[in-house]
Amino acid sequence: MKMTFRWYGQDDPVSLAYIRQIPEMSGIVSAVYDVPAGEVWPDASILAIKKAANDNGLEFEVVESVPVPEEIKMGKPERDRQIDNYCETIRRLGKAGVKVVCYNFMPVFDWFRSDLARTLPDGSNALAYDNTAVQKLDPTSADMSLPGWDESYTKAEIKQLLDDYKAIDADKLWENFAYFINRVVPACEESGVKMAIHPDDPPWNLFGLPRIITGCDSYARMTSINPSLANSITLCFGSLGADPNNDIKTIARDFGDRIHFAHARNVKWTGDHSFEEAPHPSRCGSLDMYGILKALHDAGFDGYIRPDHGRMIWSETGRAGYGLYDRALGAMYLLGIWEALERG
Ligand code: DNO
Repeated sequence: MKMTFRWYGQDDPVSLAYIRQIPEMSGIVSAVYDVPAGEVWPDASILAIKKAANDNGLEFEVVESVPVPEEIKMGKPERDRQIDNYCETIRRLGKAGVKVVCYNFMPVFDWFRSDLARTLPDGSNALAYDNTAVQKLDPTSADMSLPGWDESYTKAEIKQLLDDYKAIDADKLWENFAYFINRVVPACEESGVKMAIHPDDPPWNLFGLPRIITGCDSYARMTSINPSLANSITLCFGSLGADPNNDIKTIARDFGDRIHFAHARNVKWTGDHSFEEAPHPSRCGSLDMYGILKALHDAGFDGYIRPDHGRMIWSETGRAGYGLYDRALGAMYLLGIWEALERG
C-alpha cells in the first residue's frame, strides 16, 4: 500500500514542501488543470508535475482526474475524437510513470454538497449534504460553482445540459460508458495504466440526472462490460458510505483485485439522504473505517490510498475539503491501522 496526498498544483495553498513532511507519504495525486476536457494533455505539463513531485521526494503515479467530457457521457458524435484524445493522454501518462487514472462518469455535476463549511460542535467545519436543502436548489439559478469541480459551467450551459440529458436514462448512460471504456482499455493495457472509476458522490440521482456508479451492483455490471483489470475501481469510502445500504466491506472483498486506489474518509449520517463529513476515525462517524481497511487488507490490496476530505481545523482556510491539517491527521490514522493489520 502506498500513502498519497491530493495536490492541486502550484496554486494549491498546501505546498509539496509540507506534504513531504507527513510521515510515510509516498507521492501526490494530481492532474493537469488548464486543458479543457476532451483535449490531449501536453507532455510538458505532465512532466512538470512529475518534476515538482520528484524534487520534493514524492512520486507522481496517480492522476485524479482525467475528466470525461459530457459528449462522451451523452454519446454525441464528437465522442470518437475525444476518446482518441483520452487514449493519447493515457499513453503519455503511462510513459511518464503514471499507474492509475481516477475518473468519474457523473453527468454534469461531480461531487455535490449543500454546505461547504458546516460548523461542527468542536468549532471545526466540514462539507455536508442536506437533502431538504438540495431539493430546494435550482441548478440553473443558484450559484453552484464548487471548488472540487474539474470545470464549472455557466447557468445557461447547465440549463442546456439538463435539457440534453433528458434523453439519457441510466441504461443509455451505461451504454455510453461501455462504448468509452471498451475503447480506452486497450490504450491502458498497452501503457500499464489502470482506469479507476470513482463512485458517484453522493451515490443517488441528482436534479433528475442519472447516476450509475452507486454500489455493489454497479461494479458487477461494470466488470461484466469489460473484465480487464484495467477497468478498475477507486474505492471511495465516503461516497459509497453516504448510502447506509452500501456494504463497503463486501465491495472491498468482492472486487479487491480491481481496487487500485482508495479514498479513505468517514461520514456521519444525519437523516434521510443526508450526511456530514466526519474526522477519519471510525468512532467519529458512521463508517467502520477499521473494518473497511481490514477487508481491503484481506483482499490483498496493494494499491494507492489517500486520506480524502478533511475538516478545516486550527483556523486553516483554503480549498474546501482539501486543507493540510486534518488530512494529515487522517493519513496518520490510516497508517496506524495499516501497520497493525500488516503485523497481524
Ligand atoms: C472530490 C473528489 C472528486 C473526484 C472525482 C474523480 O473531492 O473525490 O472530485 O476527484 O469525482 O473523478
